[in-house]
Amino acid sequence: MTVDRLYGADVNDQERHEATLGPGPGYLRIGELAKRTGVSPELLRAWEQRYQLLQPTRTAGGFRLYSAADEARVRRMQDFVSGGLAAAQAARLVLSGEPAPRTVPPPRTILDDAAGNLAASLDRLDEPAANTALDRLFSAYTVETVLQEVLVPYLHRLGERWEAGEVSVAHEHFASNLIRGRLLGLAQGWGQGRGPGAVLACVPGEHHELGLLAFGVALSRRGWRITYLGTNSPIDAIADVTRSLRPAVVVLVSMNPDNFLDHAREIADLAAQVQVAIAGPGATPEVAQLTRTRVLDQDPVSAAETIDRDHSARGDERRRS
Ligand code: B12
Repeated sequence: MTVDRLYGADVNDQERHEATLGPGPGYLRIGELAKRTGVSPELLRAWEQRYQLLQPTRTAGGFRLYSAADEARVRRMQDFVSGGLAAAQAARLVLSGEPAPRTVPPPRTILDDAAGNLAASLDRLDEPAANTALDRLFSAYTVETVLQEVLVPYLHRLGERWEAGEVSVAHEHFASNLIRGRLLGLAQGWGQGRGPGAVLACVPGEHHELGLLAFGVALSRRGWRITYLGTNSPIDAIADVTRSLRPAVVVLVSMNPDNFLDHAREIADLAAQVQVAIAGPGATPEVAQLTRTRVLDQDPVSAAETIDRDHSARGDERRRS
């Protein structure tokens, strides 16, 4: 295809003349590149200016002309971005010629659609549709992705909508119970195995357990054995279980710092026997200091990864010394 052929009827003669003097066949104007790749001219310009993704040649009159190599870079950039990479990271990979990292998440649009279906079904109190949406999500994505990208953000948003009066208490209870049931389904058998042990509990007065359940599911998938005590657990009961099971870690959750602080002394005593981590919105650095615990200030899936990594690192250290 010649450059002349690429110009539309609205291009003036000067441009046409300059283009024909350009670097020759195969070169595209930005509008044509946009049409071929489906990326808007504005975004192409942004990728060119911010990341030097495009390296056009210029006609004598200064018009940019793009080569087949530019087009190929745009297509790789599209693949990486739709695979979930940030634009800057995608551009770096494209320019370095490296292959896509294995961990590129699935295209966001599909995940977003599935998450939208789930939210709409829960809003309609439609249990079969909500479970079907979850079945689809779990068959298409890893459990970690569904927890991290769909369920935790959904619950967070649900709380905001409830607070703003956009959803009723009935909707909130329906949705959280359905999700709880699915998390417990994923939890089946999580006490088995020979991996390190974790005791998980919500402190007294605390009834929000979904983050803790998600964390337990993520940790068990890393080979850990989970002993789940659930909501509103007395600290002395947690201490009893800890003495008999000798877990590698105890994780305590609360939405509210006061629920920790009301039992600061007992938690500090427990932390003298075993590694205790605290999590949830109530787990502040001040609470950690007073209870001599460690704050897990990540989302449940990332926190499971951190606990597992730190445990392995400690094991490596022990073996070296
Ligand atoms: C579901 C829900 C309930 C359910 C809980 C059901 C269950 N079995 O767990 C029920 C109906 C019982 C409930 C009751 C109440 N709730 Co409520 N609830 C929620 C809701 C919608 C979701 C909670 C949840 O599971 N979130 C999922 C977690 C994973 O997300 P997250 O809270 O954003 O947490 C982040 C981090 O802290 C971290 N994280 C959280 N937990 C954990 C655990 C681990 C181990 C790790 C590593 C990380 C981690 O991960 C998240 C992402 O980074 C929230 C909204 C919200 N913002 O979350 C309100 C919310 C927590 N509830 C609230 C309130 C006010 C109440 C009630 C007082 C209402 C009432 N008047 O009765 C009671 C209190 C009950 C009690 N004593 O504990 C407020 C809390 C305000 C506050 N700061 O104290 C919230 C924030 C709603 C709001 N926007 O106002 N609730």
